[in-house]
Amino acid sequence: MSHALIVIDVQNDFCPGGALAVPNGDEVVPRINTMMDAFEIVLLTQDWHPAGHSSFATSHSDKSPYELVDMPYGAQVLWPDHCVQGTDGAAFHPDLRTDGDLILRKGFRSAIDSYSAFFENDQKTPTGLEGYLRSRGIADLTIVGLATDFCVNYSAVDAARLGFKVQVDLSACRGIDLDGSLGAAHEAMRAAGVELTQT
Ligand code: VGL
Ligand code: ZN
Repeated sequence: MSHALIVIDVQNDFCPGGALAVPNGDEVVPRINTMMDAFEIVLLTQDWHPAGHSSFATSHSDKSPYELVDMPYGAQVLWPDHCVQGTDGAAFHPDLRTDGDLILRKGFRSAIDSYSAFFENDQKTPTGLEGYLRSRGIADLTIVGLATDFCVNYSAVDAARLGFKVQVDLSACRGIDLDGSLGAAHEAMRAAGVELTQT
């Protein structure tokens, strides 16, 4: 069985100067580039929203970024417009190696957000990643990238729930930390059986 590296959303909008900048988000780039050499299979995800996406505060009247709204699938944080398909903000950080096996785009349906690389935020609609990993004989995953408390967390918890052996290397992740979301994410990942490491 193989071990894959999954690199979550290392895109310009999540790096300093971007629309939804994660503090020090760009620091993960050199570290991830080096890590890639140690894995037979490397996958990258790309947050990839249409303009006017329902997770954008600008798509709701009288709402500001970081407020919560009720969506048909549950509570959703509203974000500044970010990672709009085809824009420079949606592009990978220019120094990130992108010579991996697969680039998976997510969040491309207007009505539903997708933090996890496995399921959209209704926690039901699959992205197809599970089937890809299983058909390639991958049982072990190391997950890194941005943001620790949102897309890394949701991806890691879903992967563990699906039965993969999951490690998150926190030294190659950076978080947003909205109202304690970073500590809550560490707790959720640990509770799901994700191994958290600092290398
Ligand atoms: C993310 C918020 C909105 C992430 C994506 O990559 O963690 N966070 N869209
Ligand atoms: Zn997004």
